[in-house]
Amino acid sequence: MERKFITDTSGKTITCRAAIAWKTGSTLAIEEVQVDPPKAREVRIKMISTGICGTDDHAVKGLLSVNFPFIPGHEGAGIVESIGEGVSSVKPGDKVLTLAIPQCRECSSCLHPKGNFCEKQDVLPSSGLMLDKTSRFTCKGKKIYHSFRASTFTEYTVVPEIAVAKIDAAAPMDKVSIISCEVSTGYGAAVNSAKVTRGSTCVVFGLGGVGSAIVMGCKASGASRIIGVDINEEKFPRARALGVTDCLNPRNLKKPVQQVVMEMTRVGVDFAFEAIGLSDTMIAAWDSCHRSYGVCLIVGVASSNSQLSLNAPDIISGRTLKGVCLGDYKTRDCIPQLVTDYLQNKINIDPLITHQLPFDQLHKAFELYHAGKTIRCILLF
Ligand code: PAD
Ligand code: ZN
Repeated sequence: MERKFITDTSGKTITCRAAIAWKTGSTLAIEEVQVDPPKAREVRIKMISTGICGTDDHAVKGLLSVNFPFIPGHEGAGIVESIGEGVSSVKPGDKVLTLAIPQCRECSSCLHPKGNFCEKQDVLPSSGLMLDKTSRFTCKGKKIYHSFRASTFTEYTVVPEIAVAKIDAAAPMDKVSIISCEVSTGYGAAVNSAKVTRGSTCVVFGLGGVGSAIVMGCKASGASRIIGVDINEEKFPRARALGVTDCLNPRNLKKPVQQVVMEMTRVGVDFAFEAIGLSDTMIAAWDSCHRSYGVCLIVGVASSNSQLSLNAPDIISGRTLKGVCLGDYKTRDCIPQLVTDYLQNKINIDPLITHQLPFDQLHKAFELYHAGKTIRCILLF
């Protein structure tokens, strides 16, 4: 008989530590917070690990539309502590990942065979509230906002059931958090969104966490040439180990990087990926593509209100411009399979994890991230 996992915190408010972004650009503060019990169709999770994603950094800096003060983090792995009424897909004790894009299975995106940008998402823009428009976090008597249906820089979080995926009980929880975003986003952009073809030529702008996962996906798909672009040359040795064949630092080039890519490939690449989040590099990726059949995938999240300006007549030549969120995966259906694939040695996420630090060393983790030293740093609770 299955052993019931009942916690003595069930139904009670939990006081624990969490990192709060009090105002735009301020350093995160580790505070004592109160986490309310989950309401109907919500899940309270005891976090085990969380990755630090570029999107969290954008949010803390105020580059995205978010409400302050909030608890950042969305790349989380944890164990269900308790569930609200009506929750049927997970139970206390289950190992789960948090999902920045939920899957409600009812909206126009979820019901479409290709859609994954669920209408219940809370990224573009982020209200920081649960589906009932309230928050479960309080600190010093003040309401604290959630982020991206997740908030993982906390010992306990509450998320809607539609933003939780149950994963294999054998999953190593100190690592698999990055599958909830970095791996699904990057690897998925290459193998699922672009469907990179054998023998093709690719260029990846940005060789951070997501860009590295894109490189892994291009390599796994049999791309014969993968050009990596980054302004931080410290990223090059690891990128080469993952499959990048040529590294370019735009700051050391005499010509625009897209012109160099064009000359290197003669006709332009089959697949270009942008994993930085800047309009200039998005245009460089677009201009690196083959005019007729090249596909440009935008993975980087640009700052709110930024615009992209393309040469209009050129568009008819046939190139495709495609945005990608979480690798186009229907998140609850597909992301648990990536965990199983990792356990079965079909994908290897280990090279993407360069640092693991205890949660209370969050500031050191952000220093390493800002210094460009990390691919992914995972915080452990
Ligand atoms: P990261 O900070 O680990 O990587 C960014 C990389 O870009 C670093 O290696 C930088 O050195 C490099 N870089 C910065 N500026 C330039 C430049 N001008 N030219 C060339 N290289 C540059 O972040 P990440 O990999 O976690 O995230 C990358 C982007 O992807 C970021 O915009 C994030 O918000 C986005 C993202 N999108 C999704 C999605 O579903 N679409 C999911 C997760 C992250
Ligand atoms: Zn939906």
